[in-house]
Amino acid sequence: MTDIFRVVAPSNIAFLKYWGKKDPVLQWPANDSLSMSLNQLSTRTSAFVHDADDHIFQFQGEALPRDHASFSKVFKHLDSLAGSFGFPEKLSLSSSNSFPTGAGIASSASGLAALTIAAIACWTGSSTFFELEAKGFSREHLAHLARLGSGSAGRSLFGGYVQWQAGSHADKQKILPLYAAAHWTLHDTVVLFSHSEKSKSSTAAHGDAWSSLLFRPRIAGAPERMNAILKALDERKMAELGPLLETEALEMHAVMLTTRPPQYYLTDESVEFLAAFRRARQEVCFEAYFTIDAGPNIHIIHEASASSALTSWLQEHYPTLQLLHDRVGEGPWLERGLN
Ligand code: 2P0
Repeated sequence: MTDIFRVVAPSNIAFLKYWGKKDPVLQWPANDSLSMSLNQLSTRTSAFVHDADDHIFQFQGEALPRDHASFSKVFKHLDSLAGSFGFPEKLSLSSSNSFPTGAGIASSASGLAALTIAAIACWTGSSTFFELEAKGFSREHLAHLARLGSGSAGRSLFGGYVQWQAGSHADKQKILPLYAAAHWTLHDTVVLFSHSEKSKSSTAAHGDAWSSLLFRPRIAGAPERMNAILKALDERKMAELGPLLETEALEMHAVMLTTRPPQYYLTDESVEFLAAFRRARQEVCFEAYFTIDAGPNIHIIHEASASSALTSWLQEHYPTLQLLHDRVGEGPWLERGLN
């Protein structure tokens, strides 16, 4: 029997997006970002120490090689963590997502967050976050380690509403839980337009952001938008938050569309959906607003009071599209058991 460390880490949906880096090696983002950690959309990862020459990583039951196109980040991250702290043991890890991978739901966020927690808990023999902290791995420390694996993963170390501050230097970055989930129960209804892998990974596309003429003005305007989002969040005002979410998502996609080479994450179908959705908001009178990540799927953010009218409209007009219903969540979870 060996000890096994099981982790569930949430995906997160950014209200103010992380897009573009000042330094890709130090994972220093071009601007502050803010996200809501989700509840159901998550990655479940377990880890135990095994006596072998290399780590084993299984995803949805399949053992993946080190050079796997979509998962090379996993081995790179494990090597980097083991090297930084001198952990000699090789790990056997098993991971699965509760949602389709590579379709614009941040699988690298929940995936690298779960991987970081599971690996460090396993190497240090920690059963709880409290024990991890006592061994020098506070939640914020883990968030920064996860960020090195994938930027958005740092925000998945906390529940509720989380801010990643870029700071004046790469080593002045901060990842902070601003409000617990109970502050405001926002929902995220995800409209799935694609289950397939993205054409270009976010990591590769971040580097192109600087080639868009719209990027520098976007970065310059980000602090003002952050303040407005923080105010709306603080006051729990959907009518103020919603338009900011939509402008922010469209602006990020405007940057993506104007880089060299341009990135078309949205499909014709999802663009048409946005226009129909905005019309319906007026005509059907539901208070719900969209945001979009680096993919074609549309996240609709709303309070519980809008759920029924929104879902009825979606089911009537888009009966064939798959919906995922989620809401703000409490953050990652860790337990120790026997294998
Ligand atoms: C975000 N995204 O803030 C934004 C919005 C996608 C669109 O963070 O290179 O996969 O691993 O740091 O974290 C996706 O970027 O990039 C992302 P890396 P990551 O959620």
